[in-house]
Amino acid sequence: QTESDDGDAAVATAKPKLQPPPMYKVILINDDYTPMDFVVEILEQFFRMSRERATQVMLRVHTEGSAVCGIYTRDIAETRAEQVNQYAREHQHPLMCKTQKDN
Ligand code: NFA
Repeated sequence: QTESDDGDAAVATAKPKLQPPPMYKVILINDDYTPMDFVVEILEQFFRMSRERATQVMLRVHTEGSAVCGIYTRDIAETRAEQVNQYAREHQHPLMCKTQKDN
């Protein structure tokens, strides 16, 4: 009945071993039309980046084709990506955000 007891003989004092949740990357994709300023604004607004960090990430997407904007649990990641896509559509920009499981 020590705290380190586990397995079949576990006693009431044993703590359940919780697994950390799977994490998902939110990835921003480059395109030829979305203005750079708009992308920087999105990274500041939706990912709480400083102007300097947002500019770095925007330029990485622009030159590399994509970049990770953040890593979150699935619900947060999917909501964040959807917010970006909806906001971009509202402003008639083709900017695309997607999620990908962080293995
Ligand atoms: N490639 C876009 C341009 O030249 C800028 C951009 C950056 C778009 C990052 C999407 C993502 N205006």
